[in-house]
Amino acid sequence: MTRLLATLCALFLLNAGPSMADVLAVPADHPTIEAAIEAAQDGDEILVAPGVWYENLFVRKQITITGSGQGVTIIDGSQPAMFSFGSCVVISGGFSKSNEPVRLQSLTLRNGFGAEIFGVVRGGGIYSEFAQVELNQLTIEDCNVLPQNETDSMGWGGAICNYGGEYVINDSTLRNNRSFSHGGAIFVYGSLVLNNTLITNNIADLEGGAIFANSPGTELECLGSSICDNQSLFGGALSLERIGSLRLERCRLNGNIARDGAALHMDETLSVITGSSFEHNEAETEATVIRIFDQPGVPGVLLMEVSESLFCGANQGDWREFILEPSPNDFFETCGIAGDLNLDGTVSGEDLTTLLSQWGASGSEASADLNCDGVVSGTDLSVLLANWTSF
Ligand SMILES: [Ca+2]
Ligand SMILES: [Ca+2]
Repeated sequence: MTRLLATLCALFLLNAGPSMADVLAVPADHPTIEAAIEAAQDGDEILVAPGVWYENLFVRKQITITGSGQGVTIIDGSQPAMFSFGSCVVISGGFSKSNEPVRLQSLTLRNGFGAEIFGVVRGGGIYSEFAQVELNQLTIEDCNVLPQNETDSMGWGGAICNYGGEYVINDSTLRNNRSFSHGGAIFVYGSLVLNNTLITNNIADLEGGAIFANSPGTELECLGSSICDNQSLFGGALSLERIGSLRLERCRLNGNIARDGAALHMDETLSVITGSSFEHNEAETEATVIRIFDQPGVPGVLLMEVSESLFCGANQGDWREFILEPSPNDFFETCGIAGDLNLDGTVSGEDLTTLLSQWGASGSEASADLNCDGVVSGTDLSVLLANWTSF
């Protein structure tokens, strides 16, 4: 009898253990993603079939939502049941005791327009509060954060608003998103790591064409990623205020446009920039590619460590006097011809060889991604051939 009880207890404990993660299929098991989320428990995974899902999801559990591929499974946030709930996905942390992040992967989110809370419209694609979030092979595109009421004063994050949480974004693309004030792609009040991710063609009407961040606890890391062709008034790529630290490692900040701080607009933030390039960024005034401004009340001590990096285009301005250069960097007032990959002043056979050797490559391995669309392909070859130097 005792043995039987012990066995029953053991079985019960096994069943109640955390290893009981379920897989819920949409639409096979549940007709909508929302219905699957209702049925899910912490640790479960929801698998979503190909197609366009017109849903606005509210996640308060530690779950994983996996689609059938970027551009194959699409969550379109344009038709919310409640107008002010116009993000494709809202994630609220604090409901789960799990230390694992909420994961969204192999999906596209599009056409969201943000959640309106206290006069701030937040996160066209994803708005999250106090949550750990991991995005893998996710595309967020064509989200547009606009005022929803005449009293709305700010827009935070065309694609993503991370309020008080931690994000890791891997192998993803954020493109063609817009915010009417801050963070064309991402607003960060928390921390953010980008890995092998492309942020392109986003617009913030005021600050941070790609990313705006402003919390003292923010640690912002860009690893092997490209931030290209974004636009704002201040900080065409990044606008950073009073954050903890910035690290750019093997990152490309190319073709971004702003009135001031074409690539970077920031105060005295501890920064490390290594193996990165700043090319073809355009400041619309005489101002600089990198604008470092005085933060009132902060001692004028800047620690920006720059190594193995390339800077060209626009006025390099006065920011170089603030940096430490522990190993050689290249600074050019003008950028070379697009396609001159080895920087020898001509576009020729060696450059072509380099491009062909990178065919199909993405991320930091793709210096020949001339149009910065995230992959080395025929379009880049056309750019190179159009600029071929005749002798
Ligand atoms: Ca060359
Ligand atoms: Ca390309």
